[in-house]
Amino acid sequence: MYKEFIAVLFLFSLGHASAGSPDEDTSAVNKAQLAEEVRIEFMRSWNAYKKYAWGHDGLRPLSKTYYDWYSTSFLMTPVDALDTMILMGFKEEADSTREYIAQHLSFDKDVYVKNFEFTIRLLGGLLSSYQLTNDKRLLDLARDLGDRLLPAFRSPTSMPYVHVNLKTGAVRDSISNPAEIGTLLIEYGALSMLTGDAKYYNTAKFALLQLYGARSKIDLVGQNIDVANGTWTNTDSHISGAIDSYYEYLLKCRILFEDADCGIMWDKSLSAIQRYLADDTPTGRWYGHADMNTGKRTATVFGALDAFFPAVLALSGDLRGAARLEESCFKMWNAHGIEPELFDYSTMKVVSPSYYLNPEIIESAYYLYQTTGDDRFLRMGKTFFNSLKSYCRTDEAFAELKNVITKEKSDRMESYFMAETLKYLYLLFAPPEALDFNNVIFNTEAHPIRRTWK
Ligand code: DMJ
Repeated sequence: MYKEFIAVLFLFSLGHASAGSPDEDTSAVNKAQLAEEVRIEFMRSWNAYKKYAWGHDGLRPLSKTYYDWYSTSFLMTPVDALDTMILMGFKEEADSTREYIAQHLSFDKDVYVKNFEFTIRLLGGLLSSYQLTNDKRLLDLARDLGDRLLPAFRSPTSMPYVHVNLKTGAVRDSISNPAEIGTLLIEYGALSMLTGDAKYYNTAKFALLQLYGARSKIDLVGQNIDVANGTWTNTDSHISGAIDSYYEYLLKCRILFEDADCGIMWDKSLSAIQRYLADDTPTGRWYGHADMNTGKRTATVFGALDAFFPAVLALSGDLRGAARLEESCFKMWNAHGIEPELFDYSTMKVVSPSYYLNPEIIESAYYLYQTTGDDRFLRMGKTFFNSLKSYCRTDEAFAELKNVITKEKSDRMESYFMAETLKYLYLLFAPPEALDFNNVIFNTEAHPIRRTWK
């Protein structure tokens, strides 16, 4: 209802003034055909994973082998990809993958893992697939993982250490960042709601409050903080990687859990972001870097990860701001036919040339299409899909790019490509029945969580 209401406001305030850029694919968008093409690309990539990397964390698409994050596999790709498979209607494949996960995934391993990555990919993936299938074994796995990750929060500040040993509960690495500390509450919160045990919610929420409490006088956070003593070790403030999804979760937890504290923290943070980080330039509206204490601009750099922000703005009701920023992101994409990791928006030059098959710009097009109904975002999506096929597609899957200018590929396909990039592309083109946008909150890894506990 909330999301529908803001769509009306958008159409009223913006009209359909968004002209196509020369790089845009302006040919008619056949949604059904594109949704089917995305499904086919998903299954092609999944089959490559099964053929060359089965049972491992991820596929190396060029050498046709696999990689694991640690000394043992945690089935990163199957767990991340499972809900996409379900949403795309690959029932048999989803059933057998779920069976494999239930029988083979074990967290009882003497391994230090990243709390953040295990939370967003594995905990989030298990919880959303549990909600979609009612397979209690997935919830049991999620609870077991949650219990093994909780020791990470035993720091002097209650903000989590970066790594935790799943068997012993030992922790290491105290220099963390807002994204890794503040992007946990959807998953831990949902785990509490689904198990009836409040400890997960309370632990992640307290860490979030501690992080927010460490903000500067002008309500900005920096890039790195020492969880052992709460000292900022890097005061660079931005909405890019290492901070990004902290902001995303403040808004989403307000909506998902009706958490008023998160609402207050989001409102305050958004004002500071708009005041100190937003940058209106001749090349468009961007969000740059500033010092967290003085608010002084330090860099005019934006990148692929920053492109999550139009989605968050759209969800907050600021459709005009969201659409403006997505137009800027689209310029970044079109500068070389596919987006770089980092880009200087004052010179329109690439700062860091890789493309890691990231989803954020597609995620934002999906939110904007859902909230505004404007075909402009469908056409953008078609452009993104065309670029992926032109530059990242391999004979059997997709590969990251070392360099968006030369289009040289690199030998990795991250699990989020199947969890997020292809899911958001599919949902952008799919009929509304594929997923009720108004009744889910996606975690930052695109795992949809529903308030089934209400
Ligand atoms: C994903 O793991 C998540 O979206 C995270 O929040 C940021 N990075 C990747 C995708 O780019």
